[in-house]
Amino acid sequence: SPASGSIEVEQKFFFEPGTEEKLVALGATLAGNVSFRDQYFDTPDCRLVLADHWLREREGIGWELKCPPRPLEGAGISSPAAESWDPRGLTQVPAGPCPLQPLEGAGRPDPATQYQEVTCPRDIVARVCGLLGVDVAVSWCDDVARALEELGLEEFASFVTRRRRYRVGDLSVDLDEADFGYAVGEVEAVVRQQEDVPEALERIQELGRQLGFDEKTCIPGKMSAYLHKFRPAHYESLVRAGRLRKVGDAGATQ
Ligand code: V4E
Repeated sequence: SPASGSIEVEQKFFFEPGTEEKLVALGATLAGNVSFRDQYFDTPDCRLVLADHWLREREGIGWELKCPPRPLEGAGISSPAAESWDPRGLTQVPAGPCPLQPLEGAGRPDPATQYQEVTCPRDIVARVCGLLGVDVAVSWCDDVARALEELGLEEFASFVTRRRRYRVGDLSVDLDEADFGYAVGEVEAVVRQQEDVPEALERIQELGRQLGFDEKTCIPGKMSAYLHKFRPAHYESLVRAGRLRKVGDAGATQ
């Protein structure tokens, strides 16, 4: 797992039976063959996800928050749900604008995505509290499970992934098969700072060309496929808000 706060640059693709052979021919080595359950949590009105924050507990790893590397200044809109949300009697500070990124999946989607992965429990609670407008001066500031309870967060997705991971130089390639019948590959680089992102993108695209996939195609992730299948209303509202890639829309190019 990458260091807390590092930036993941990733590109999804559909893989074929021949993909593993191509990888091996390129000198890739199998670095893992694992199975894990992910459970995702949000407020009932999806305030984390609407702000592009993905809070999960991954079996065998622990708590992880995937969020934009840095909130975009001036791009925020205030959350319409802010007033109706009741954080069970906690002190609320003014909610402030949601740090929304440009809408993914709307207009010109970017096939490669960047997320910061926060794993330090204290940082996770601080970011979630900040987003929900709750004072972080609370006794449970480093206890994510307790914070979930206090903040009224609920599980909205839970699935198992079987993952074969290959290493090619300092890139990793994950071939994922989810237990609800969806398979998706991902080429990923982990970088320490924003300045390193363009070079990582180039290396990802180069490997993409070698594996024979179109790096301009936007592929829905497991979450899109999961919600599309099990929570269609939830899925529709998140697609409309630009937080999820449309399933069945994978042919769209920039
Ligand atoms: C960031 C995000 C979600 C959280 C899960 O991220 P993802 O990379 O899809 O899953 P996974 O299990 O491969 O994570 P890893 O093991 O690499 O950390 S769910 C939706 N998003 C936003 C998002 C999106 N809408 N579309 C695409 C293509 N990527 C991310």
